[in-house]
Amino acid sequence: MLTLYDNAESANGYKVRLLAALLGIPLEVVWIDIFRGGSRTPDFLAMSPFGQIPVLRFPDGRVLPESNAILCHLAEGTPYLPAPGYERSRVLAWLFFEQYSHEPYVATPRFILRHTRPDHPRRAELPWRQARGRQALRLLNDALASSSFLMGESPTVADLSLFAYTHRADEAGFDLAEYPNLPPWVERIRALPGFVAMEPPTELTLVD
Ligand SMILES: N[C@@H](CCC(=O)N[C@@H](CS)C(=O)NCC(=O)O)C(=O)O
Repeated sequence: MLTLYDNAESANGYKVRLLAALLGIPLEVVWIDIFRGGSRTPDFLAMSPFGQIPVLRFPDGRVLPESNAILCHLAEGTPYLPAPGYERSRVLAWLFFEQYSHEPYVATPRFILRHTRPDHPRRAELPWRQARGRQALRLLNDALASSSFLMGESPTVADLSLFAYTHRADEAGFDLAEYPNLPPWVERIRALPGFVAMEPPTELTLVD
């Protein structure tokens, strides 16, 4: 069986669990305490020098880090990833957008708000990060003006990747009601057969 190294607070990990559930792929999940250095131990780094979750481990011991790479791997040959060519490249463009222009400005404010004390120096990052987050959400909102999903009328890994932190954007200080195309898109993803919700964390850890 495939093993996923993950943490319940991470929507990067959740996007992998979501795709696996939608495709009916069984996963053994190993929860890593990333807030206490669990992804930086010598053992973890020997497995994945990237030092972060999610990491997928195959039965033969090979590993694959990076949430969007894992999505592409699991989705190969399914409707969630178009065949090589222009359509696939457009999906990849959304995945790169997610990592470079969305995740640092939606996921990171969520991390700061949930895992630092109100007087933590990182709170100073919130205004500029959230300003860029609003830009990313506006772009996503505009892209969904004329189709049910990002690539048309069927969901792909582009939707799942961007759904992950967007559907929890309220925890990052955003109001999804300001982006009228986003709540119906979130609901369409929630309605997909096999959908699983993101698990609540067992505890919220504050970082120093
Ligand atoms: N680009 C990576 C980002 C992964 C990431 O940021 N992982 C965080 C949790 S969401 C993590 O493991 N943090 C612990 C650390 O950096 O020590 C991906 O998409 O998989």
